[in-house]
Amino acid sequence: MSRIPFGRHLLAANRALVMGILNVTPDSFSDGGKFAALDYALSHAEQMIRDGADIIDVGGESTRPGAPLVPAEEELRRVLPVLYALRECGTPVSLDTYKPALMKEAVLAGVDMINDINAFRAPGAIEAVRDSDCALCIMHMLDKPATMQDKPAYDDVVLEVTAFLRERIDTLAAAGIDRRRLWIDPGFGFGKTVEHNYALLKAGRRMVDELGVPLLAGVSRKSMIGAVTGKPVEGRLAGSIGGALAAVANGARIVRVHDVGETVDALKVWHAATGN
Ligand code: 8Y7
Repeated sequence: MSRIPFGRHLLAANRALVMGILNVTPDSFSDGGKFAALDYALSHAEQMIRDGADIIDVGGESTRPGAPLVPAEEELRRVLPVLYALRECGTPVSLDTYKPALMKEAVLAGVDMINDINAFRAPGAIEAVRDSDCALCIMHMLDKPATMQDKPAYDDVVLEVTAFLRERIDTLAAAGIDRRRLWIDPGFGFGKTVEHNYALLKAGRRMVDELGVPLLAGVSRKSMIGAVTGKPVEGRLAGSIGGALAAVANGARIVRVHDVGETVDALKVWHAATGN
């Protein structure tokens, strides 16, 4: 069976893969402190692995519009113990960060992917990952998290996002990074209206064909799901599964989700029924 290189691991190439979201933001642990946050994060990771996650995506800073920015030292204190604890868990681990200092430490900790919502545009980001073999997710974001949802506008969202991703692929390749390490992501919700998000979801296959890089998609619980279902964030499970299946039908190889077990089941039925 053919396999996709992914850091220290090889991933199945005959089906879509599920990336489980692991938030390590101790906002709700002000009483229990950092050990409670670590404990909770690790049991959540274990649960997602039991549920069939192919990858765990660890994040120490919320990217919601208006969420507080976290200094690198604090983000490092949150995520590094988790990365080391998951190092030999057998499941590939990704780190969601745009900070080069975090990228360097994560590479030393043996992380399998750096998932950068800023597409390695920070000074020093490319250098931080160049001499490793971890996978790299290049995501499109218009502007920055604090202001990205203030009237996002494009002449042609698919053309513009594709052009952005092409420029980032070429820049990383010119810096000596093997293209086989790269993943693209249109960045659902990152400076996009509902219409922009669905135009990008429909265009997934076209972007993969044009750029020759596999696609990662994250729609789980996002406002684009709420916009069509009318449901608040805690009621978006079924809508999110619909979105994940649509992303896979449109060419995504990895779906980034909160609800791992449910998405794994949906994709099993999807693959059984479509033979894809
Ligand atoms: C995405 C992401 C978030 C996404 C990639 C949320 C960190 C917002 N969304 N990374 N991160 N793609 N690659 O709702 O869509 O999960 S944070």
